[in-house]
Parts: sequence; C-alpha cells; structure tokens
Amino acid sequence: MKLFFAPGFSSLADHIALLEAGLAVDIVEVDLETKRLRDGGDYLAVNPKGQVPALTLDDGAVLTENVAILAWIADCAPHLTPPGPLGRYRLLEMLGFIASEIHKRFPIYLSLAGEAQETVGADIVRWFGFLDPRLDRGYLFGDVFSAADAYLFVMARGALEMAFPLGAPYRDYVARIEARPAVQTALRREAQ
Ligand SMILES: N[C@@H](CCC(=O)N[C@@H](CS)C(=O)NCC(=O)O)C(=O)O
Repeated sequence: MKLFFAPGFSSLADHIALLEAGLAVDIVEVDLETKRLRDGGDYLAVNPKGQVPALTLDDGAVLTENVAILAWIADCAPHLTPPGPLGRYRLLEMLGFIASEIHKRFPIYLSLAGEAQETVGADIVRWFGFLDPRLDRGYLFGDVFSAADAYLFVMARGALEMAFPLGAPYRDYVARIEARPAVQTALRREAQ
C-alpha cells in the first residue's frame, strides 16, 4: 500500500490514521507544484486530479479524497470509528463536514485578498467554532480518537499556524493529538 502525500498537507491525516490503524504503508512524496514524484514519475498518472492524498491498495486500486480514504481506513480498524449503531454514519457525517465546511475553504481563502478573504476567514473560524463544545471531552466523539480527529487535527494545526483565532479548546486538542505516538511517527516520516 502506498500513500501519496505532501508534507503537512491534508494527506497527513490519512498517514496518521493508517499508522493508528496499524497498517503498513509506504509513503511517496508529491511535488504539488510540478505534480512530479521524487523519482521523476508523473503523479497525474496516479491521481488525475493532481491533489493529495491518494492511496494505492495492494491490488492496484487507487482511492482518492480524504473522506473516502479515512472511511476506508476506519473500516479496516474499527477502533477508529465512533461506537454505537450509527457510528459509521456519525464518522461519515463528521468527515463530510470537515471536508466541505472547513478544508475546502482554505484554498478559497488563500486565493482571495482584502474583504473577500476576511469573509471566508470568518467562515472558517465559525465552522471550527461549531465543533468547540465537543473538544473538551478529549476528541470529537468523546474519549475515543477517531479517523475524523486525524482530519480535524491537521486542519486545526494548519489554522493555528496561520494565526486563525480558533476557540480556546483547539490549542489543547492539537497538542493532545500531536503527542500521540502515531502522529509523532507520521510527522517524522514526512520530514525526511
Ligand atoms: N477534495 C480533496 C481535496 C484535497 C486537497 O485539497 N489537497 C490539496 C492539499 S491539502 C492539494 O493537493 N492541493 C494541490 C492542488 O490542488 O493542486 C480531498 O479532500 O481529498
């Protein structure tokens, strides 16, 4: 299995979830500017969308989109899905929310300037804030780390680095997740 990634980008969420799941994965760095791999290979031949993440499975199938990859990983490792009869759907609900209301706004924010950028920035902060009340319990679904936490962690870490004024629980939340051994391993592997 190979994960195509760019250091610190949203593919970090999938990398973390794969390690939390105990799945062995090789990682392949993508230059997002040129769409080239380190060995000169053409990333567009792997994922014609040119975006990370992409995950190639052992049978050669290629999965793209954070929502699909994180849901697939959680299906392989049930401890990454919240408990309860609706657990799988609660996970999909949260992954869809993070992808569409938070993640997608970052490239839009970066493409704008002035008042238009401020408006999108305020929306980003508001949607992160929607999740504030959940984070005091530890993770998005209480005291159990889920695949959605890997995704929200990467988004919140990036937002804090960009000095977005996120709600008070986010600093602890990011620090708590960053301390997890799988996260440390993923960060170390991506830095090489
Ligand atoms: N809808 C995609 C979006 C992924 C995405 O935005 N990836 C960014 C990095 S976080 C990227 O590859 N950007 C480069 C580009 O769009 O050319 C998903 O959720 O997987």
